[in-house]
Amino acid sequence: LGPFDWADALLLEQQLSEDERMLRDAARDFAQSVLQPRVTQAYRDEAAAPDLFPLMGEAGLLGCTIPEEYGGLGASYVTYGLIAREVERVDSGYRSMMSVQSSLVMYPIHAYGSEEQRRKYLPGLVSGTLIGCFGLTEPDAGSDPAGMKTVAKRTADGYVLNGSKMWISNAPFADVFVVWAKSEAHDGKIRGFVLDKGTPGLSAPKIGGKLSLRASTTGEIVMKDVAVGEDALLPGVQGLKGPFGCLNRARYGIAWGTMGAAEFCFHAARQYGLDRKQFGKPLAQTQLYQKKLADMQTEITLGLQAALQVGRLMDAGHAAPEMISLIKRNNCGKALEIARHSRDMHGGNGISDEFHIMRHMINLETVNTYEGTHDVHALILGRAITGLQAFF
Ligand code: TGC
Ligand code: FAD
Repeated sequence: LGPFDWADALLLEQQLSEDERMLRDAARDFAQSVLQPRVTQAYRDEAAAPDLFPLMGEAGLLGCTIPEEYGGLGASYVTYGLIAREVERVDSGYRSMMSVQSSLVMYPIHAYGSEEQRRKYLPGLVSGTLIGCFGLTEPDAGSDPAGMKTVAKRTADGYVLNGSKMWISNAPFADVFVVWAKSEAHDGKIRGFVLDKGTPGLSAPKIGGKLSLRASTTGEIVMKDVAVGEDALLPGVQGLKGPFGCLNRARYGIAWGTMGAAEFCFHAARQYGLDRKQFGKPLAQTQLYQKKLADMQTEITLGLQAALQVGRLMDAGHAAPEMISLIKRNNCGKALEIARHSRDMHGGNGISDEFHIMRHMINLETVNTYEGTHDVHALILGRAITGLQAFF
């Protein structure tokens, strides 16, 4: 039998290719040298950070799965997941900025867009000179996006859009808006539109007062008689499977990302327990502390293995949406639990932003809610298990 590595209990490292390790290491260097030093102040100030996009682009973090002809790396979904893990090790909000740009903006333009749309938007989105956002959720349609009220009406030379979107990451500084609307010209079916910043009637006010994900900027999208040409329509998809196709990719990335946040909290709790003495011995030498560390290690190890397996299946074209629901739900829930335990194990220091744990914990509340809540993914799995839908 071989040795045991507490930080890589089932030898994930050995299961990665050399290319995957190389791109992961580059993402880790970027995250630790550029993102980590700024995150505490950014979180305190709820600061907008559009300047990060070109830096992320330069580091190869944006749209890594997009083919090289549009500026991407043509990398695997496993690589995409490894990048998300490194970015979210620093902050879920930074991973959010990146995964919206990659999975929710570039993916639909690449998968459903015309060649003209791909050439117009993808190179700028990959390099980060363009920033994108994705508008599905509305004030009255969150878990049930089929209930959206945004409509697109046919005009002589295109469409006019009316409606509003709520809780949209990156919206206040976005250049490119992928929005989903019911199109009267297509029997009321949901269609995707790509809108450019500055189009009359389009605005994106910031949502203030967030106590979670403060390093990422969130806004509304308000559309009042926004007139666009036929070239704004994503021609390649109609119905909810359009936005859900994007969400599959983003949810998958979140399953990896949350494990990065959980690893940070686990490693910090271990070190804190080794350093801090109470009752004459290190906290890490108590049974309760060790049990919590063992639980963290177990859940992270299993969560990463599951994410890797789904990534390999995605790269082979065999992943099912329910697999993604399973890992998104499990890994978010487990990461949140790990962050809460780590916060407790840090005692009073656990509430200080200098230790980063409470920031991760509060961020993970959002991550457990967006891209399908913990319970909505249980219902998706419940439907697959029983054949009975329990949404309504
Ligand atoms: P349902 O009847 O199940 O399906 C309608 C149509 O969609 C297809 N479909 C999928 N296609 C591909 N992938 C998936 N995962 C799919 N799920 C469903 C389905 O086959 C069907 O197609 P067709 O051709 O037969 O019409 O739809 P429903 O209305 O009953 O939906 C129920 C439910 C709960 C599954 C769904 O509405 C849901 O997932 N709700 C959660 C909403 C959500 O995830 N919103 C996310 C908003 S974006 C966001 O949060 C970004 S945060 C980003 C960040 O900052 O990182
Ligand atoms: P609701 O759907 O109202 O749910 C409230 C509660 O009811 C939840 O606990 C839910 O699990 C439960 N519930 C709902 N339906 C059922 C049911 N049938 N049975 C049992 N329980 C149920 N959206 C975008 O489109 N783009 C973005 O970029 C984006 N970014 C976001 C960023 C942040 C910071 C946040 C907080 C949200 C973001 N969202 C975005 C929106 C996010 O996807 C929604 O908040 C999420 O889908 C939940 O919708 P809701 O908030 O309307 O909650």
